[in-house]
Amino acid sequence: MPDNWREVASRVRNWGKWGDSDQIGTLNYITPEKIVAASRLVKRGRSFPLCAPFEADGPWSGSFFRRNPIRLMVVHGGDEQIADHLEGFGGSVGEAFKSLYQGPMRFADDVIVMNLQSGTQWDALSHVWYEHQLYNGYPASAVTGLGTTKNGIEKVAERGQIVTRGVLLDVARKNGLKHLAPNTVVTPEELDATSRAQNLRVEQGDVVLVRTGWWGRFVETRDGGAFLRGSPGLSWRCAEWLYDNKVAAVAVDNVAVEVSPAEIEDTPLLLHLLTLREMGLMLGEIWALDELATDCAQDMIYEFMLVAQPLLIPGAVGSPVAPLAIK
Ligand code: UVW
Repeated sequence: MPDNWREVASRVRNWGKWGDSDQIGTLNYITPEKIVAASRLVKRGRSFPLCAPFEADGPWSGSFFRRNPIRLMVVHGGDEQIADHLEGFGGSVGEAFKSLYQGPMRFADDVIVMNLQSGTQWDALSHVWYEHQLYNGYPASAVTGLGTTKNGIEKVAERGQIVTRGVLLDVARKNGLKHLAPNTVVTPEELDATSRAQNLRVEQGDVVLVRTGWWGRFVETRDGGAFLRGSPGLSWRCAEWLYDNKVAAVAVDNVAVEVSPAEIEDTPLLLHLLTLREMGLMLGEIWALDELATDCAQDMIYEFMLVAQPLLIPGAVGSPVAPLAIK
């Protein structure tokens, strides 16, 4: 394999293409006309959630920097007994509970503690960089302990930008497999072959979903270690394919979009560098694509309206997302 990734990096670099102050990159391909056209893909009124569960039993137990989400109840049904003991409950908390519980209403509240990256998510354009620069030439020093002042996820969320035509490339099914074998490299040629087999044309401004079957395999095995370490995924060479097709974003049902381990020694997450940093193209990870894929295989329609709004978290370098594919 030619180790010419720096040449590819300069070829696919979109810096300045949408102005020096741009912070949303290839999402600029999603125009008002594109959104209207996407809405016309809704024919049956069937909606497919593409979100994996945010739960304690996720794949992250073997990770040193991410944890499975922890969800805790703050107020719950058991607190009803407080209503019987409010006389002994002093201070403003007691007063607040007294006024809430004086009538018949009872309630529950909960809290979640999680890495923004530990479930179905978008990587923002500030998530990775190299040689001290982010997408569009912003300095990496913009990303501090307080968050990022450049290319944060809020720049996308504020604009409600991720509504467009979604297309599914079901690489696993095209190869007659439930899931690709561990460490399978999905090449640009394979993406083309899959779209040909599905009679589908990728168009400017699409979000491309690639199914490897890897999330479904985790659901069956609950083997987080295998999910994190042995992942099939896109080759770094897919950067040029995404660039040439003017794709708005790409999302995969694996942990990092790209294949693990790295194809070029000592260059991990190279596709991240080429997409997030050079192209300004966001990556969606851990998307649950199996139910949608089954439906697409039945009606042979691999295009739909996709709505995938990130949370508006100022300064965040990524966000959980609950995407919907609507047919
Ligand atoms: C890293 O692990 C750095 O990134 P991602 O979660 O996007 O794969």
